[in-house]
Formats: sequence, structure tokens, C-alpha cells
Amino acid sequence: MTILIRGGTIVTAEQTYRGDVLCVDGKIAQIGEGLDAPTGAKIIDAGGQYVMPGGIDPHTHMQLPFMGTVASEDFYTGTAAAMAGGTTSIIDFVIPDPQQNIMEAYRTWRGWAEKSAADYGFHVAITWWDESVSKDMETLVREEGVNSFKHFMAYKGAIMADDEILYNSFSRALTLGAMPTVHAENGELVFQLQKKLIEEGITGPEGHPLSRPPAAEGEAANRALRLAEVIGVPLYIVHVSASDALEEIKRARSAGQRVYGEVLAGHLMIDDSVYRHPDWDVAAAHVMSPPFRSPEHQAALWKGLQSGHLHTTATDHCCFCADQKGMGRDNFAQIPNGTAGVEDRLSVLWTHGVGTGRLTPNEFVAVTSANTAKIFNIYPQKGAVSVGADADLIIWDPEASKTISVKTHHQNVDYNIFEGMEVKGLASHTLSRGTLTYKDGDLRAVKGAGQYVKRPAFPASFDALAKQAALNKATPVKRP
Ligand code: DUC
Ligand code: ZN
Ligand code: ZN
Repeated sequence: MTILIRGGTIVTAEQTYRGDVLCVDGKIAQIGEGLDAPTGAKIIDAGGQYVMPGGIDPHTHMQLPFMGTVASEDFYTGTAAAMAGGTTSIIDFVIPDPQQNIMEAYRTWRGWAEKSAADYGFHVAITWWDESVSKDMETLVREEGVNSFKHFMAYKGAIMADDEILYNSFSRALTLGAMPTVHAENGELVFQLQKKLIEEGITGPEGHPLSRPPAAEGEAANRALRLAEVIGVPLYIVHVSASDALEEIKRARSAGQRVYGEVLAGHLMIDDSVYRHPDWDVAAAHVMSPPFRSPEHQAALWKGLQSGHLHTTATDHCCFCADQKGMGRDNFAQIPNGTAGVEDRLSVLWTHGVGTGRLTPNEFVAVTSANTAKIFNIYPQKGAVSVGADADLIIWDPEASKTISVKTHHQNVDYNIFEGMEVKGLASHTLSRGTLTYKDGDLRAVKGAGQYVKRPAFPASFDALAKQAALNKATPVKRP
């Protein structure tokens, strides 16, 4: 299939310029002004609009089995909704149960993802440790194109990774050239606070943020960073929600550590007053972890994104409907954690980032696709508008507007955390590997059209770090 996108302004993380983009057989074949349309090519007029890389959401949980239920969005419905908002790739998570064989879990998730409409990859969670896990990490990196491993420092008694697991897995990741990532919350502290709050009679969703204070996030971020520092491995911290964690990232970066921070559109936009909403269902619909924070944290997160201490934006898209949330009606700690957003991230970021002057359009591309592609080593296949790159593109109409609503969204969930938000700046067209999957309200995402994207290990930079770690090794003192 051949498509010529004509007359748009190309915006990448580095440049803004006028040009036409010719897409042939899923790749960008040519970029230039006044390109001729090959015979049979479909022509899309992008006059007055921007042509940008499709969004990459590095943090989603489609059909995740979690907290006694399964997320309502599957790989098809979730990636179709993503396309409607201009996101063309996701990185989801394989989360093995403790003691479950890692490769078995990986194959299960790969099977579920076969119906994906968008391209996808996986971070694999390390939830337990033994020699087989170490071996499977190698297989995943060398044979399956997995270059990142996730560690939940929360969810005690379920998937929580303690310091022993963190140490072993981070060390193994270093030798394999893979990136450790963490959900940073002190799981023991959260567990104890949940118990205490319930004993005190605080059983509603207002207890959720009280049980997960910013300090619990700051402590875990610091612990993961210090472990990574000693081991000599880079670290990616998912969904930074509190200034406490951001300050730890800033400190580590200033000290020369290679650390990356991710922020969610929800954490930038929504504050913790939602948990005190008089309607239990509304309050419960916002239960996710880490929780939404007080406004001063949101202001700090925006500054972190602007200053480059936070690098990527994501959604942690993990949908549970009202009946599922109801599982925690008598105990907030049993409300399935998760909120949606994969469809809305780009328009929310454009409106409140570019529209307010906090971000330039180039910075918008950096934080919605290019940085993720670079950090997870799939650049410029993804996150770029360049010859040879996958033709994952959006045509972005900066004048188009809408009001976000559960009534009109495509996500398979009965609540939208951005309900009623006016956004200005929308994808008018989405192309996935050169195929038009969305056009002005017409969603044409194809079940199963998404491809698994292998992400190679990072040999060069990680070797340097390994050498540095070796240099730092103590030598035994020879005594007579
Ligand atoms: N947080 C959530 O809110 N849902 C899924 C997992 C997570 O860490
Ligand atoms: Zn998480
Ligand atoms: Zn998550």
C-alpha cells in the first residue's frame, strides 16, 4: 500500500519543517517538498496540520489478571482505542505469578496480544527469584527481544519484589544489557497503613491515598536508585507521581546516574480530591497506584517534564468497570487498582503541554514517542519521521477540539478520568505501518494487524557501565 501525505508540517523531536511523506509497504520511503504521487497512491491532504510520529505508550496493562479480576480492555479493544487518539504502539507487561515459570507467562501474554491492532512489546516483571529466572531473563533478552524487566516494590503478598529480588535481577539485567524498571512504593509500609486505616474504620476510597503517601514512593525510588547505583545499572522509574520521587531522580541524575522517569497523563492532571468524592463509585473509579496526589505534586511533575528530569509520558492504562471496582466496597484495599487513558494521552498532553506553552511541539514528540523509543532501543524504527522508519504516523489537527467523555470514547471501560475535559489538538488521521487506521472519527483498526516489536539489548553503553562497576570492585587485602 502506498500513501502520500501532502502539504503538512513535519514535527519530530528535533525538527519542524514543511514536507511530504511517502509511505510504501509500511515504511517511510521518501520525505521532501513537492513529492510526486506514484501511480495508485492514496493522497492525504495534511495542509494546516502537523505530521508527527505515532504515540508510543510505554505502560499499559491490557486484559491484566489483577486483584481477583481481569482488566476489561483486551489487546484489540485497547489498541483500537489507542489508534483513535493517535497512539500506534504500546509496551505492555508480562506479570508472572510468584513461582510461575517466566517463559510460560511470557508465552501466555504473547498469545493474548495476537489480537492487537497496534504494534506492541513487553516489559517482563520479575516477581520471584531462582536460577531458572536468571536463565529465562537471558532467553528473553537474547532470543525474544525483551530489553526491560519490571519490579513491583509494592503489592506485598502478591507480586512484590523485595530487596533480594531487586539485587539479583538488577545485577542480571546489567550483564544482559537490559533495563530494570520499578514501580516505586514501599510495599510493607503500604500494607501496614492499609491495615491500620481499616482498623480505624476508614474503609472507603479516601483511605487509598492515605495508605500510599508520597514518602512511601520517595523511599522506594531512593532504595531502587541506590541499589542501581551500587550495581552500576541504569534505571527507569515508572509512573513518578510525587515530588518525593522526582527529587530522588534529580539527585541521582546530578550525581551522574543514568536514570529515566516516566509520568502519567493522569498524574499530571488529576488531584487527590477525587478520593473524597461523595459518590463511592466515582471515588473508586480513580483508585490506581500510586494514587493521584495533591496539586503541588502535579506542579512539580510538569516542571520535571519541562526540565528533562522526567522523560516519557504513559497512561498505566488498566481498566476496571464499576462492578469490578465494587469488589472493594467494604475495604478500599480490595478495589482493583487501575484507570484508563490510552486514547486520551496525546490530546491531554497537547492541550495542557503545548497549548499552555509548557512544551514545544518538538518536546511533545520527545515525551510522547521519541524518548520512549530511544530509552527502549527501538529508535528510529519507532518515534521518528525518517526514511526507513515504520510508517506509524499521526496527522495532527491543532485546531480540532472535543470534550472527552465516556459516552464517546472507544475504551472498553465505563468511566473516563478526564470526563468533561475540553481538549484542543487531535489526531485527524492515524497510520499504523502505513495503513490508515483512523480518520476523522472513523476507526478502522484491524484485529491482529499489530506486530510484536523486538527490542535489542544495549551492548555498548552497558558494557561501559559494567566495566565501571568492575573497576569499583574491591580487591582483597593480602595479609601475612
Ligand atoms: N497500578 C495500577 O493502578 N494498576 C495496575 C498495576 C499498578 O501498578
Ligand atoms: Zn505500577
Ligand atoms: Zn502499571
